[in-house]
Amino acid sequence: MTRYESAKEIYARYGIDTDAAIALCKKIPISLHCWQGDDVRGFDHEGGLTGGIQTTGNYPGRARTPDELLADMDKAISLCPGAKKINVHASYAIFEKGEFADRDALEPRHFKKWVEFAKARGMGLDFNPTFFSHPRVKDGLTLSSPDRETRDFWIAHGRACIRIASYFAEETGVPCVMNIWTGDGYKDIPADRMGPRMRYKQSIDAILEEPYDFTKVKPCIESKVFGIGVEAFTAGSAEFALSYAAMNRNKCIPLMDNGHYHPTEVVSDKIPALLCFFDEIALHVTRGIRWDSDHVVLLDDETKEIATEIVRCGATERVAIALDFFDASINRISAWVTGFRSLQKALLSALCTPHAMLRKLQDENRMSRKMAAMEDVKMLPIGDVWAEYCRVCGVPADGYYDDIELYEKNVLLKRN
Ligand code: RNT
Ligand code: ZN
Repeated sequence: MTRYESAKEIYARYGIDTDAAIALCKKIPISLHCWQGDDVRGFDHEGGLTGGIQTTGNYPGRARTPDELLADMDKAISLCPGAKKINVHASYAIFEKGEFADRDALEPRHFKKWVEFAKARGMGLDFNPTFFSHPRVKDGLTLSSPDRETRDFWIAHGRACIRIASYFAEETGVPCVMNIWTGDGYKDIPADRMGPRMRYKQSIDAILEEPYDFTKVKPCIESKVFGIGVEAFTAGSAEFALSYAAMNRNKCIPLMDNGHYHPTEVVSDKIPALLCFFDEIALHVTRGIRWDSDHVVLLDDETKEIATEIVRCGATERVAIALDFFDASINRISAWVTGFRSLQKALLSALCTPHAMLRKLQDENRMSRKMAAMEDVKMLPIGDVWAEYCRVCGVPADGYYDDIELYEKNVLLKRN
């Protein structure tokens, strides 16, 4: 008997069909964010990242060109099991030689390479307007700026991005999640909190006036509690973003980034709350250490709990899952792969958990037995199911860093 056969038998005693879990896990797409590969720099401007988010570290081998980034993503993808989408930021427009279009004038054709890349790999694409790292960010503000011209520039950017998202959906045949996040806010105590938020609201209204098919383009509003340099106030707070999405349910969906809340709040608990009201929600899965530090996602308690809620709410088709982290202090391909695989492990483990049995114990108020059973479940041989899952998907179950190290030696280190 193989280890997987033995594990399968053990899980069957809990009423779990591990083959079915593997088959389902393979189909749950996770959106792989292009911006881990180059420290969120993008291709449409010189220099690094600005606007309330930050990468730290200077590990060698960062992708410097579209070709390098796509090659690195391919390497990462080759080591990740399961279904994928590619998450692109507007600042990653790929221009022809000598060509340039500012953010308000971006066109679908500037993202043709991304479409070709995704289509060739049978993947969908997600998209993000880029409201940061740009000279038109005025005094730290974009869509909520008191300056009309600044707002109009960024509204035009948002509308251009809707057209690009529609093109992505049309070309790939897969709906495109288009996430609106701005770092708009104030470093110190504002004298007006509602003004910026009213302007932000009206600007999003104006962006969403751009025609689109809501079954294909899914605009999201991502909230955030604070950012570097905007510690006192963010226009897109949790209440703002969630209320906007709730009041515009036929136009957009809420997006929760688990780095964007007060440290004792957990997104896992917010998922079932939102699912009571929204048909669809979106997530940015990240790992904050003490703040929204965007460390690589690991198989930690909150990642497991997020996956558990998605699975036990029966919501694998209602939650758009994306990764959002950026670590410049380690091998960037390893960062992608470890983060992606950690979330996949969490999903597989959630799919191999006897939720119906545990729920019954809760509903019958048999809490001592429920606690004991939940602890028993933690010791089930999920590693053997993971190994089988990886085998089925044609990727290594472990030891994947050897392959990355070879790529580092042969490709990444030659870039410096
Ligand atoms: C920032 C937000 C946002 C960005 C990306 C790059 O705190 O999480 O989602 O990380 O758009
Ligand atoms: Zn995010």
